[in-house]
Amino acid sequence: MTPGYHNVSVVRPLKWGVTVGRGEHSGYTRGSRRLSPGRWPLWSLPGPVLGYLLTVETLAVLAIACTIRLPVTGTHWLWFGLLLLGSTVHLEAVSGIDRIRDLAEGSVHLLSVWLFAGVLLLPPPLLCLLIVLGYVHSWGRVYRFRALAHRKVFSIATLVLGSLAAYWVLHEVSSGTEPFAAALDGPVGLLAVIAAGIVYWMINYGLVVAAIVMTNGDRPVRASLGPATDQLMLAGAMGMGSGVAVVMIARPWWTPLLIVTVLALHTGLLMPQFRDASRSDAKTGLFDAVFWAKLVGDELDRSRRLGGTTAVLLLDLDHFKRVNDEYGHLAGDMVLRGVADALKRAVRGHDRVGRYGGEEFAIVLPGLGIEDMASAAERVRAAVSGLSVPVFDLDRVERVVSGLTASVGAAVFPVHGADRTAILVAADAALYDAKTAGRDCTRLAGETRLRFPSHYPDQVS
Ligand code: GH3
Ligand code: MG
Ligand code: MG
Repeated sequence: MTPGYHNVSVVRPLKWGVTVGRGEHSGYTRGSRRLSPGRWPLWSLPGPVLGYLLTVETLAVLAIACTIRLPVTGTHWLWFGLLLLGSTVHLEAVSGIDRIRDLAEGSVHLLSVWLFAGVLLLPPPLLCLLIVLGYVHSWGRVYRFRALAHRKVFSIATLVLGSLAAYWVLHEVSSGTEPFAAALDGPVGLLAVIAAGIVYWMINYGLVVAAIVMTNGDRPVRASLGPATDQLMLAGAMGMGSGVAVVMIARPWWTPLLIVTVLALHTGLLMPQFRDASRSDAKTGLFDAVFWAKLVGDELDRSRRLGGTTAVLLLDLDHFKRVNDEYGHLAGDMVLRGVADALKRAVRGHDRVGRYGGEEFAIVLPGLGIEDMASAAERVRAAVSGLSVPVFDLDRVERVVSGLTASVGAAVFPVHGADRTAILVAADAALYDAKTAGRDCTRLAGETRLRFPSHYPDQVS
């Protein structure tokens, strides 16, 4: 392993708590190790983080203790059972999906459908029980109990605090008339539910973001906020939860319809993400090599049918190993991402950029012949050499990587080959030529020189 991989916090910046347990590279613990309290990764957290976690958890326990004696009726138990059924079926149905995505937080956002309905229907003791059971279920089904326990306990604490605060808001506005989903109507009711939703969200999100920021001190706060779409998903889940609560009071027998609706929406939301994820390279966001090759095949078929041309560029960064050696592999990865973005900017919207291998990129440019392709190849090469990418080096100091160069091999269908394999082989051979010609240049298949770098004047044709 290279030194660059030691700072796990940069690899997985948003997985708080994962980053600080010494030796806990993946965030998972195994077997009996985690059962022994003395060896809990929790104790290896830095003092301030540990103090923060324990404070939030103590507050949650106090909040539960203050509300545990509030009365619970038979109807409450019925609603509790229905909400638990909803969250259980929901999680069972999507646990496989979420495990694959390794984004189980997503499922927890959607569990908020049932939890927020609980805020509108249940007294605090049952609300807390619903949160704990839902979370333990998700921990078991999605993570198979392998995620760090202290993270899960902290998440439960934030949800308990958020839910009880939202409950308190509704309780105050309705002057204690329950269930809130029936008592709160009209514009005031609407505003009360929105206010409760905001309180639920702010407490939850704020407490978790603070934990991420504390454990990733070297990262900009913005990076700890997570994707905005997650927050949108949570807002949608709370809106849906309000609907669930009203339906459960007015038409309890319609509840299964809502379970099906939530499941269908969840799956519908995830499928496009899956499709994109299966096509793209995680490190750069470009098309992966397999899908890119399929796109090339499609373009060649179209060109064949219409009698047109299609150009293919293969690009290999020059001496990229030196970047890794000097700045570390994580910085190297950031540079790859920067190059990927620059390549996308350098070509037209319908040109397809893929990551062919480690630091090799591939671009298919439909409709381009030899002349146009030469300028496109040059634009692409220049985009790399003009690039400056901010990175963190091995000492976590911010540096700027510039002066990168790339060698480009180009081939045009049908001039240099009659099918995909022939075109790719021709472009690869041209790339090899560009490397042997001194790098930082573009070569066309068939030995045609397009450009040589100014520092190799003897090779300019
Ligand atoms: P040249 O192509 O000019 O001959 O030299 P090079 O140093 O780029 O050599 P080569 O293409 O043979 O090696 C590619 C190097 O790119 C090896 C490895 O250090 C680096 N590399 C490959 N994949 C990755 C990656 O995903 N991340 C990082 N950081 N580095 C990678
Ligand atoms: Mg290289
Ligand atoms: Mg290479």
